[in-house]
Amino acid sequence: MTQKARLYSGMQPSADSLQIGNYIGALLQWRDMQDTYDAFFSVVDLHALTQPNDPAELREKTRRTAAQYIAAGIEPSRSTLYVQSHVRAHAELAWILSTITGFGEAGRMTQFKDKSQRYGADATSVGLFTYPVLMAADILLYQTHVVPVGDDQKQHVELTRDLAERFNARYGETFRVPEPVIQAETARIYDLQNPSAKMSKSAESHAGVLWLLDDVDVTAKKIMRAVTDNDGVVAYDREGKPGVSNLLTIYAALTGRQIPSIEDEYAGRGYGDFKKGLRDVVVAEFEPVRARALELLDDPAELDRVLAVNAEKAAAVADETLSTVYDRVGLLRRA
Ligand code: ATP
Ligand code: LTN
Repeated sequence: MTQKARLYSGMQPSADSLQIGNYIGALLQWRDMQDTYDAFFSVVDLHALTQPNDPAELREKTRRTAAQYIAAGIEPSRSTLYVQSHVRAHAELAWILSTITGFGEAGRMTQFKDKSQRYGADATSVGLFTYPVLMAADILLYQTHVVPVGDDQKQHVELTRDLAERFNARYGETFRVPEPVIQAETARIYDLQNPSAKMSKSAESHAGVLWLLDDVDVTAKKIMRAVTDNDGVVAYDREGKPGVSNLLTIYAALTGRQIPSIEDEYAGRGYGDFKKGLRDVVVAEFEPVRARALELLDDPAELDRVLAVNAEKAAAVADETLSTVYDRVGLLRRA
């Protein structure tokens, strides 16, 4: 039997519901990849602490995020689906890696630069600064081959590779150097009200965000109200017609159809018809996922049990790597 290559990815529990970009850009690909890879998917709650959170709400968002992974088709009996903070090795390896990360190197991470500029130095935590180091720990603990992420995370995977190589050079071969798998542009979804901005869980306005767990009526209304343009032609042109192009991307991603075939179907029919078609596609896709997620959330004890079993599987792998690391750097073993 040949060993499957290992895959690692994760999402922050930063909202009660995931949005359609998380679904198309991450979950659908993860679901497809779980056959080919030995996949680990985490809900990265330690990372979420870099944003202000109400403690009870963070716990709830963590469960809800896990439930949506499962509802979207990540099978916890096949993939290792767990909560990051359940495996203590993440925080421990992050500390060790932080000792070989340059201050300037971490300061060059664009996500950190953007966020710290936006919020100001006093509102920027050291945790936000070391966020990519914790992400490197997530990936390296599992001797990961591939890391599927959006292109905003590419720089963090590059840092992960640098840290792995640096550690290996300094202390001997310890970590596998992972490869990023960058999400295709065809899987990138924009805000329905502001199609030049990526749709995001933490968007200020929710008017252009399609939530997986919203009532279908709300989702339908948001699609019917999506920003388009005045020429009435259903055609893909990312620069000239960002709104319509975004809707076409969603349509194609959920149906598996090619964009030209959708353009043909709606030729000469105007945006109203096209939006109704898309509404039906999205609602049909979301309905079972939402129902399954809510059903899972109805029995939190069972969900917690599944997460605990998976955390144990993850910890077995992570602890082995961490213990090698402790030896390599010269920490004295407890007798
Ligand atoms: P936040 O606003 O909290 O940063 P987000 O919704 O932007 O959240 P992330 O948690 O950063 O999403 O990303 C989780 C996964 O979802 C990543 O793999 C990311 O590439 C993917 N993703 C997020 N938003 C989109 C989008 N608009 N289109 C495609 N993929 C997306
Ligand atoms: N930073 C990522 C989430 C994340 C992740 C990871 C992704 C944390 N640890 C490890 C892949 C591998 C994000 O914001 N999307």
